[in-house]
Order: sequence, then structure tokens, then C-alpha cells
Amino acid sequence: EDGSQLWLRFPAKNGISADKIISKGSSPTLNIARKELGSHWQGQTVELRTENKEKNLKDGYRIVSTSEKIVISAGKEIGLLYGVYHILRLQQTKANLSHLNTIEKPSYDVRILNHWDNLDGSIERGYAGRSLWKWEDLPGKISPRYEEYARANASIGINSVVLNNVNASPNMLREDYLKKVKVLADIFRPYGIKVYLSVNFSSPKVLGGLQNSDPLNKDVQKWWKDKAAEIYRLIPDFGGFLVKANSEGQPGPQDYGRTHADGANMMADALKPYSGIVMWRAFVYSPSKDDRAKQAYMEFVPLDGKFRDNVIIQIKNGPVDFQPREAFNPLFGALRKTSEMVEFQITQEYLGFSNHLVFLAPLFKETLDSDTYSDGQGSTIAKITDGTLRPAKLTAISAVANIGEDTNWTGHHFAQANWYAFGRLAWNHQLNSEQIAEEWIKMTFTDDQNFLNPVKEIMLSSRETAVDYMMPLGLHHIFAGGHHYGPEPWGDYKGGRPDWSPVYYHQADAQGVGFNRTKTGSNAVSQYFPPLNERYGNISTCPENLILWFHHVPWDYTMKDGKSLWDELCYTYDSGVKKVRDYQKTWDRMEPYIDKQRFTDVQSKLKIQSKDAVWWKDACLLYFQTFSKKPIPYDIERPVHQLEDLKKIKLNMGHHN
Ligand code: BDP
Repeated sequence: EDGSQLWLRFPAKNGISADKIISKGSSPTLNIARKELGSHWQGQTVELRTENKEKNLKDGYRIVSTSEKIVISAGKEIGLLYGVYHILRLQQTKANLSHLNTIEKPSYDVRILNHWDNLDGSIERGYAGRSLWKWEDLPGKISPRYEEYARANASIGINSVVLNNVNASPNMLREDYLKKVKVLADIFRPYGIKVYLSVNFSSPKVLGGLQNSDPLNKDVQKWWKDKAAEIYRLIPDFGGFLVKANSEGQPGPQDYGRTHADGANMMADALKPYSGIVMWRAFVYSPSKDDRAKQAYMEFVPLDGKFRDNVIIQIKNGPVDFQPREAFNPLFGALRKTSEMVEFQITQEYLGFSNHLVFLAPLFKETLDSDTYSDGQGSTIAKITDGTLRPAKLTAISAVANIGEDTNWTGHHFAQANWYAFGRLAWNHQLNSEQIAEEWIKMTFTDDQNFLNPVKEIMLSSRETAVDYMMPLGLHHIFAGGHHYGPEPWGDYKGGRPDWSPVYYHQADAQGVGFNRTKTGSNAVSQYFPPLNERYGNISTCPENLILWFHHVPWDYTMKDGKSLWDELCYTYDSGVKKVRDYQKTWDRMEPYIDKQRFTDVQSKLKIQSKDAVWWKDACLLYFQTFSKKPIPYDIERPVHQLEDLKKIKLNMGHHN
């Protein structure tokens, strides 16, 4: 039980006989569907039908059953395969299979994983070993994990993958690499998965030897057109490009005085004849006087309406950077004539890597359900991005993958749940976190209630717990520089970029703590639609879980529960620590219900998480105490570290910012 099977633990190799699987024709996708049924389906006869009248379901499907027969119909074959995984999931979670009458239609057209994998096999922010893609072995040698990966994605409806890091090497577009990419695309295709690539804006210059990569230069435009033609000759269903431009030192159109729209449109024009798309990232900021949280909005709002139809702006859920909790990104809803998509981060760069158990469905839901008020009440991010609110030309949702070559794929066994949750929500953003957790536990471990209920509780509370012991009440980016693992609230990288320093984000001083983003401060609140601008801007109506995100709050400010801010901070850190200790107690009782190997793996990860939680609490409280000059309330556990010792900890985990 090494976790390699993920949630795909169907009864092994004794499914129904071939005569109980009715389908016309054969194709790679259909053959996979039949094979899955033949190996794992133990119920009634299954009929698979592609039907024109189901075309409007897009990748979706209809399932109707009696006790004798299940009919799965879909407009496309991939819908049939998804339908097969649907009934296998029901079988595995022990649902009643004789009275099904369901229609499933995906919330988003493009449901995409972004791998931050480099060509040298390393992974930026990867905590589950090296890259799955063995570039040096391809195209000749094929790892069996490529297909297992595709199957896992198809089982939850993921239909697109970006293979390489957004900090992209120009070499990705070299002919020899494209031939390797083709091999992966061929393996993924029957599972309904399209391949996309991150591209480096300077490719024409670096790879093509052109004078520059100016998007208005005809030679540059031609270079991209020729490159697109070359790609589509190899991969006829290639998805398109993901682009990080003029961000954190990456090249981009602004190097030539052009706009993001000029850059994106040039690529969009090259991809258009083949129906390819450009996902252009809004994650741009520069070390300027303006609040980093405001910069993406300032950059992109003036460009609204200037992008081609096959461009979609990929926007991180928050305006800073995948923090444990952020206010949602005010760009959502602000671009009225441009398609917008969310970028989440599944890999836990800011959430304890693969050491901490943090179930991310509640974070994803919090963003998707956030009401932007862009078109009045009910203008949630889900509705803006899925096309319900405005006719979006493209609908997509993405997340940075947490997958590597580790046997269990994701490092922590429970990190598999985050891959799973993203896929399920990309398929249906109306599912709730509890349903997803329950399904995943039943599929991955057991449906024994003695295990299911307590473990579900851990999962559902785990994100809030991490916020509590890392950065409660709207604190953000007080991580150790570079690797972002532990706390470094004292970090002040003099001479470096101020917007990479923790002190820039918490602004602690003798009066209080927190970033003033109100009218008297950076006025980031003005980027939100009414009534949110007022609600966030007023300290008494600002949600307390974001109070230090939007306000510089005096240490003795009275919180809603009557405590002072300082005391509240102390109790919240302490409660985060206590919850992790509770998780340990609960988990130890789970030993009888599951295999030894996964039990002990998770047990030892929880030990690390517990120690880290205390480390966070001590570091932050002892450091902030140097400003508040107030005692840590006497009824909570005393610090076990010295601040000076904590400041000396230097983890050697590499990385630039
Ligand atoms: C930050 C990461 C950095 C990424 C960057 C990005 O620290 O490694 O390159 O985001 O998304 O979260 O481009």
C-alpha cells in the first residue's frame, strides 16, 4: 500500500464479461471505456451510446439505469469514458446503481493542470520528487506512468495539461522537444487530454536567431506562425500556449514598449487557424511604489476589449500569490469583454509543502463562491468564469499541479485529495467540500464510518487550521524568503525587492500590524465593486479573517469577540497548534482501519506538521511581541523557542524569491 493507486481502487480484474458491454464501433477512447468495465465493473449490463442529441452536453453524459441495465449516452466518446468512471466511482462508494437518472455537464470547457516542470527534470515548487516527464528518455522510451497519469486525470474529468514551467525555457519549442511532446500527446489523447505548453516570449530571438521578439515585428509574427504550423503538424489537437510575460524577470512585450494585448494577440493569431488558445497570465508586478496587490488590475483593466477571442486571462485566486488566505483578486469581474479564468495552486508552496495535511477544496470553494458584485449581487467568480453571467468566449479553470515521480505521486497521501478536489470542482463547481472529501476518503481508504467521519473532520478543518498557525486574520507573505517553507516575519531584504520582504506585508510597528489598503493607505479597496469597497475599507465591517489584509490595526483594537487584536492573534495561533495536536490524536486512533504503510506515513507527516505549527506560532508571536510589548495571554502554551534561535534557522531549500 504505497499510495500509487490513488483513488482508483476498483475491484481488481474481475469485471463483467464482454457480452454485457454493449457499444458500437471501436476507437482508442471506447476501447479504454470497455477495458475499464471489463476489468472493474461488477454490476448490470452497460450500454455505451454516442448520440447527436447529447452534443449540447459537450464533454458530459447521461446515465439512466434499471437493475438490469445501465445506459450511458454522450455526444462525444470522451463523455462515455467519463460516464464509465462515474459509475465506477458510484460502485466504489457503494451507491445504489439501479435507479440512476443523471445528466452531467462540465462547468468549464478547459479543465487544466499546470505543471511547473523544467526540462532538466526539476520542478519549480514541486514537493513530490522530480518530474514525471523523462525528457532524456523520450521519444524512444515510454514510462508506464504517462498512461496512469492520463487515466487518473480522465477519471476526474481533467482534459488539459500544460507540461512545463511558466518560467519557460525557449528550448521547449525546439524541434527535438516537440517530438517528445508529441509522444505524450499521443498517449494522453485517448483519455481526452490535450497538451499545452508554456512558452518563453523571447523564443523568436533566442531560438530563432531573430533580432528581437517584438510582437509588432513581421519576422517575429511569422516565426510564431511557422512554429504553430510545425507544432500542429505533429500534434493536430494541440491546445495552445500559457504565457508568463513581464513578470519576475521574464521577457515580454513591454520590453519593446508594447502591451500585454499586443503580445497575447500575436500568439493568438498564430494559433487561431488551428483553434488553439492563449492563456495569458495576469500575475505581473514590479518593485514600484504601488501596492503589489493592485498591480495586475492596474495593468489589465485598461486593456479590456483589446484581446483576441482566443485569449483568456489566467488570474491567480488572490492578488498577491497563493497565500493561505487572500482576499479574492479584484480583476475577476473587472474585465467585461475579456475571458477570465482562475489559477489555483494545488502544490503547497505556501502551505507546508508535502509535509502538512491541508485539504484545499474549502480554499477553492471560497474563491469560486466569492461574490464580486460586478453585475450586482450574485456575481460570483464561478459564474463569471463559467460563462453563466456573461457569454464568455472561452471557459477554463486551472491549477498548478502537485504531481511528481514519487510513488504516491504527491508526497503526502492526503495531497492526492487536492488533485482530486481540483478535478471534481473543475467538472462541477457546485459540489461542496464535504461531498468531495467523503468521496475521496471512501475511494482512497475505506467507507468505514469510524474512519470516514473523523478523517473528514480533519480534512474539512485543515485549511482553516493552517491559516490559524501560519497567518491568521489576513496576515500574508510572512514566509521565509526563497523557499517559502517556514516563518520569517522579521525578513527585510534590504537591497533586494521590498515586495519580496515579509515586513512589506505585515507593516508591524508600535501602534499595530497589518497593511493599510484603505483610502488612507494604498487604496486597493477601490478596485473592488461596491459594496465591497466600503465593506473592506471600513474596519468595523471588514471580515475579521481579512482585517490585517486591508487595515493597519492597533494592538489594543477590540475584536468582535471582545478580545484585543493582540490577544486574538495569540489565541488564534494557539488554536491552530492545538488543532494539529488533535489531528495527531485522531489519526492514531485510525490505525485499525487502514493499511500499516499509509497509516505510518501520515502519522510521521503529522509529527512534522505539529512541530512546524509550534515553530510558526512561536516565531510570529515572539516577533510581533517586540512591537506590541504585551504579554502572551497566560492560559496558552508558552513558547518553546527563543526568537534569536529561530532567526538563525536557515533551511537550505533553494529558490530565488
Ligand atoms: C510564485 C512562485 C514562483 C512562480 C510564480 C509564478 O514563488 O516560483 O514562478 O509564483 O506563478 O508563487 O509565476
